[in-house]
Amino acid sequence: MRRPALGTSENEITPEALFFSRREFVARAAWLTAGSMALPAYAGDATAAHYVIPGDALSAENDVTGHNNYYEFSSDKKAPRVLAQALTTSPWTVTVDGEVEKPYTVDMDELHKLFGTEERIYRLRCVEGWSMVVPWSGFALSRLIERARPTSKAKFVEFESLKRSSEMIGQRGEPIPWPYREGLRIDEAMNPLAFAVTGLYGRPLPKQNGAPLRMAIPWKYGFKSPKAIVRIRLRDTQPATSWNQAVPSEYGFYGNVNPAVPHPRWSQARENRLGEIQKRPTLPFNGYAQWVAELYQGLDPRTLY
Ligand SMILES: Nc1nc2c(c(=O)[nH]1)N[C@H]1C(S)=C(S)[C@@H](COP(=O)(O)O)O[C@H]1N2
Ligand SMILES: [Mo]
Repeated sequence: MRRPALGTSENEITPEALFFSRREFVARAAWLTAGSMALPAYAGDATAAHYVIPGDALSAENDVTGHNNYYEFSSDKKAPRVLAQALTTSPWTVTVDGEVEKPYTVDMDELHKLFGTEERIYRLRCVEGWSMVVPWSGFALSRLIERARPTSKAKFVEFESLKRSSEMIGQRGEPIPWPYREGLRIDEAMNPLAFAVTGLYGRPLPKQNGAPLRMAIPWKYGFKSPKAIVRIRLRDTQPATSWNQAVPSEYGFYGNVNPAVPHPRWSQARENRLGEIQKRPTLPFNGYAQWVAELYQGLDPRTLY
């Protein structure tokens, strides 16, 4: 039995976090473990790290997989569920390179064998003002990065999503520069909360949610969690990011959730949790301050929007 990671204590795990019986979970998770030597974190007991707070219920699977932002397909929230099915997600390779000693390229089968899967329940807060609670599966981003042995020059991590306009019909227009690019500081990327996602709700990641590989960076607005990742490049300079390039007055590099800093066109003080009627107050760092606030010591949090 593995202990919950990173100071997660029992009282931070809500009853809702035990979202289906262990037997059903193991059955659903069979695809995750097939061919993998690593024991998943939840194999012995339901003690996976669940970074949710009392009052956080899981969002309905139908909302998680039916209300999406995925501009490679459409700017409409309901369209990606349909349009993203056109994407060929196998074969798929991911390259980790740049300021590293051992650049590598792996396909998704190898990735599963290398890193296995654990379960993380995270809140996701979109900069537009909606939020949800998602049971992701995957592995710590730090493991993917460490395998390439970053050099001392690796100060930032750049994520590159797929560019394939033959299947991604939203790429035929230009609301943002393609491919979708995102980035983190290396210390943000190595924080144990930064999560590489290959599944949700105990199943392989649906295409509309970013199959076969996406990020979940839970203390940042959703646009900092790129989907359909093909390349992760360690860099010595801060990478350009798509939303910042497209609308620099509205989206910065950091994108940390902060109720005190309004978007130029709306307040961020409250949020609309999918499936709920009353709005909730937005939490600093989306409720993850105790794990990540130290990353920004000495910096004014209002400049990290
Ligand atoms: N490649 C890519 N990644 C992306 C986006 C996108 O348009 N393209 N949208 C982002 C935004 S704004 C949000 S809120 C989340 C939404 O993730 P979800 O659809 O799984 O809820 O994905 C993020 N990742
Ligand atoms: Mo978003």
